[in-house]
Amino acid sequence: MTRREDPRLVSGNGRYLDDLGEGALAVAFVRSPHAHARILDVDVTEALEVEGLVAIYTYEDLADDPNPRVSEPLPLLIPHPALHAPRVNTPLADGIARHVGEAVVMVVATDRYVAEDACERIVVEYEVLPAVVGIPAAVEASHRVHADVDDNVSAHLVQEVGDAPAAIAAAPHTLSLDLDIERSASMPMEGKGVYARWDAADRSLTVYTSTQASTSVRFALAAKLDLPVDRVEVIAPDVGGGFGVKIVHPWPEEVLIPWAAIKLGREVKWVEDRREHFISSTHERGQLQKVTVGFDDEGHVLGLDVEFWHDNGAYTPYGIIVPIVTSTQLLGPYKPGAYRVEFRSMYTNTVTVTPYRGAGRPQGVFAMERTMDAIADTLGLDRALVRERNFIQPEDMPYDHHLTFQDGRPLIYDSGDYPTSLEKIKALVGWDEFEAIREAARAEGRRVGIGLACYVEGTGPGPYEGAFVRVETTGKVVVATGLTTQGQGHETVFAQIAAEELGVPVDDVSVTTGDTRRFKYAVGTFASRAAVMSGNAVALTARKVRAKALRIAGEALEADPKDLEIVDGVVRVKGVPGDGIPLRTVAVLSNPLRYAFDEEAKRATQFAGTSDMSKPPIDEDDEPGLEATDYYSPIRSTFASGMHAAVVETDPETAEIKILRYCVVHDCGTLINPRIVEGQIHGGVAQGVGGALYERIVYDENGQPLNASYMDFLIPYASEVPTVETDHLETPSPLNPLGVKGAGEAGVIPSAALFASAISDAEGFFVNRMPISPSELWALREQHAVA
Ligand code: MCN
Repeated sequence: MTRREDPRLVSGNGRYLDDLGEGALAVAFVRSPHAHARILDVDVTEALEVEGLVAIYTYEDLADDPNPRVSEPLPLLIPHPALHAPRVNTPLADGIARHVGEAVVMVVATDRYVAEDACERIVVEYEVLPAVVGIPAAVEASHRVHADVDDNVSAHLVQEVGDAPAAIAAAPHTLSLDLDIERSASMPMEGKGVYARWDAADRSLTVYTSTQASTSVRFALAAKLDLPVDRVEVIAPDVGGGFGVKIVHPWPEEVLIPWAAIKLGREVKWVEDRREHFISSTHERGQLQKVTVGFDDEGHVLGLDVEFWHDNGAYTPYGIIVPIVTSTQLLGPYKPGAYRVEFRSMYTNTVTVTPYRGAGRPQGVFAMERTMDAIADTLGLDRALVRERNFIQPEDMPYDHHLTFQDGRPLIYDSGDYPTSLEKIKALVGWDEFEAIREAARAEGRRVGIGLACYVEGTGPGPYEGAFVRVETTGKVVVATGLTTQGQGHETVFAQIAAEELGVPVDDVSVTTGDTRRFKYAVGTFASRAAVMSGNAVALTARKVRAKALRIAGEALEADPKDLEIVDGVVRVKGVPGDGIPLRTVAVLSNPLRYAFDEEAKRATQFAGTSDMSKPPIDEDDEPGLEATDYYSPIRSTFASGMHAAVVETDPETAEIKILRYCVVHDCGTLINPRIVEGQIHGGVAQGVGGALYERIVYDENGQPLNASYMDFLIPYASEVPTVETDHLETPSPLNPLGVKGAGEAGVIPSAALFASAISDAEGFFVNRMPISPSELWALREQHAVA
């Protein structure tokens, strides 16, 4: 089934944040131009003269608010015992700015031009403090990001299974790798934005925000602004991409805009511009890793010891989820023997780091897959063979790593068939035939190489997700979930699931997402969880509605519900087309008031032999309406997996890197909509290509961002994104009713490792860093003296 939302979205009929709130007051921010500075004075005298200015707010104005929570730090969303020094920013900087771009002053005006003009006239006096930029500077700790965190370490965690150092010491072979993955950012087409309306008479707040978690924003705002939850509604309109950067809730602006709307009694709106997105929305990736591995003559890993340093930027609103995902998902499809991982999460005077599609997994896969290649190189073995020898086997499932997963539950893979995936990817890319191709190309003076990278991805974490399903008295079905959608095709998939469970045409089902007026309790869209969490919630809820429909229709038809089925929206005795009651009539029957004046329903029931009008058409314990709400809560995450292979050619003279082939084998359990899954993989691969070959966030040693615009930050265009050849494997998850596993992040996870593998193969030396540009490849060639 094609995506039903696309005609609307691609024909300019989407309604994004900036399409709303025409005439609302506009907000612009004065943001810190320094990476680390004390704010000594804010002089607004000149700005006050700007015509159209409405208000100027500094941290002191927040502090003067009778509600003390407004000026307090934003919430720490995911605490963890290892996060011993969490620090979260206040909505406007509280005396010290800790990265370029941190909001210092908020200006509200009649329009954005006026607001920007006023910002230019505000003079902030700063005392510039030494900045900590990059992991080595943070580790050296000559300067501190937070005065009370001496070593710049926000978190330190060690996880161990067995005695890895001893296993490595006793192993016939050992090797060590130093790996480097640079900081990047997800860059959704639509930046962030918030539009708030305050109804003074009703004392209620309505907030539109380009978020991945509208229900969470609702609860957070109620707490922060001291409002009863039932007086706050939060709506995610169409969202032009999130990729993780819109999960954190609330962002500073998500508090400030509603706060100003309440204070001013006016509609207020802020739409992030691209430079703001670069310097104040969150980033990810940045890690330095040291891997030591011990292995036998056949390439079996006997012990693996990984130490890494994660750059968490200036604050930790989202805890340390990114490095924990790295440390717990690094092992991929392999049995590592003994395993020890230790990380330190480091404060730096740069933009805060929170999950970006893949969320720590691309770094973990980089460490593990580079290690697999290095073992193969050392032993002169085929890279695929070394992987195969270390695989967890299908018969080992469920496989317990005896580690604690990021959500505090045991790290247990539920299902998967890695050997078959490997067979499929090798066949798809022509792995076994490649040596001849490489050598023939070499003979012509061309450098071509093939790479392989495998991953396992924990998807669909809890704690819960719910759905509401109602059959209207028109026979149409409405589905609502609290989950938000940023382009993943949820409108299509949830309609498919409900239609299949209820036995109605899919076109009769409409879906709403991300609107707290329609659904109150939800968690959000991240961690590839919509199919697993909301998909199953929709299925379970639709099953409840179906059971109720069969019960009511059973009474009307004087039949046992077990003997009934629903086909094309009609409840009928199994295998007996013709006689039956349309679902719309069952919906009428479920509501006594509605039944009384619905002649068609009466005829249908008289026809079915129950003409006793005094008889209530619903059971005593039934609630009126053919509708239900239900929730799905998993025991633990389900593990999707996949393998990517690519063929690249590197230019001997220019070091340009061309992608000749890109193949994917992916296993996300039962496929609900293969076309959507493939689209998700293609999108992920495009981002992965960006992350491996083009995209990086660059700061100078003073913490000044050097490429905070699309003039300098390269994202791949369609011309750089290869055609993706995809094959699927379906090992259904035994953990959930639909047997599904997540798919939304998969495409991006192995790319960095994959290109490092393929470029290494083409060049004949080991690539240990990502991203890699032609000039960096050139430098590596010189270093390895093969240019
Ligand atoms: N699906 C399916 N069958 C499966 C698994 C998934 O048909 N076995 C479908 C799902 O129903 C859904 C899509 O594939 O329509 C992705 O499913 P899922 O893996 O559940 O991921 P989510 O829907 O939870 O989306 C989140 C995920 C993440 S974490 C990021 S980041 C990301 C991504 O999705 N951000 C995106 N894909 C994105 N795509 C777009 N266009 N924009 C973003 O911001």
